[in-house]
Amino acid sequence: PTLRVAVIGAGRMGADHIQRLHHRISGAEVAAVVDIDEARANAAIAGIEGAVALTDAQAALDSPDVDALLIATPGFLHHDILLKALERDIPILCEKPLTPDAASSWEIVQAEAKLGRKRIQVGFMRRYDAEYAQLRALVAGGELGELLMLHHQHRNPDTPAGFTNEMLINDSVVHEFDAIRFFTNEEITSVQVRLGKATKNAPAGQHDPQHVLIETESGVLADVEIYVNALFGYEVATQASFETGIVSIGNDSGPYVRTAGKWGGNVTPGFEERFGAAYDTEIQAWVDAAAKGELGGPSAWDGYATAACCEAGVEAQRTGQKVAVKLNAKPSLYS
Ligand code: ISE
Repeated sequence: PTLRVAVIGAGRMGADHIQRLHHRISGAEVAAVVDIDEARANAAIAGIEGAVALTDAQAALDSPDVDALLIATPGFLHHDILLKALERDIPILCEKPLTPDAASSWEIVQAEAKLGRKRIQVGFMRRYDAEYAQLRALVAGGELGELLMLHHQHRNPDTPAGFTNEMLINDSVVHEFDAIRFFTNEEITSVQVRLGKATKNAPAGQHDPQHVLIETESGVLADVEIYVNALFGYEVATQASFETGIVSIGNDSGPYVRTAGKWGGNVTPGFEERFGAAYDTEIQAWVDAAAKGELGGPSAWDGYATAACCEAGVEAQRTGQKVAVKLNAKPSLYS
């Protein structure tokens, strides 16, 4: 049977997922698109036979023609929709962040734990990037000895209107918080943020770039250069230092062209291109798991743990201090 998905939010990410579900994912179809902007909802279903455009998430939740929910609204709208969708007990793919703060994410964890089965997968798509999976396997396999340090570069060409200084942590570095937890299979214990020399190309209110320093339970040190007005393109890369080797992922890929006395290639313009294959794998894995009634992938616990890291990160940004990350006890559903 085909999984009939309602996509909530037809903005940049929602629109991309709608095309993905319609053209590339097997075993699923777009049944409904919800957006408060009716014209945008209508535009998003153009050419998708059988899909309906709605302006209220409740209508999708009430519809007998909807089997699953893909939530791609801004993060502050996730909490209420998630609680209602858990009540309906249907598979949910929720874009990151799960919710904007640890307390509201914890409410989601508790609601799902009470339900007693995993219904939420969080959209940390990097886990589905082939090189991310390979680096995690290298850490787990131990062939290069222990992992000691992680160096992350996270660069965006520019930011959308309304992107605040806190969003450098909450919307951007949230991915590194999850990636570090994914690579190490450990929780993060502290976050520090250093604000140095800033570019003049950032909008007012944003200090860009920022240097984020992170520690994990076993003492792995990680740093992130988050630089969101870097102009040149979209780049996400990591270098990992092990006891007997160095591993780099996310570096430029070909084709490399040499012509007219120069060599070079292309930089991906945005996350849709950089992580397109990862998004496809992510959504296909979610659809396949939903068909079997058992969700895997990044969980509500991962959403909660990263929300706690973000909270610490925003405090660290404000105070300049190293801020400890404190987590509630992990419910058995997630162990
Ligand atoms: C955006 O929301 C994303 O999730 C992208 O992956 C990230 O690179 C960007 O900084 C965020 O704003």
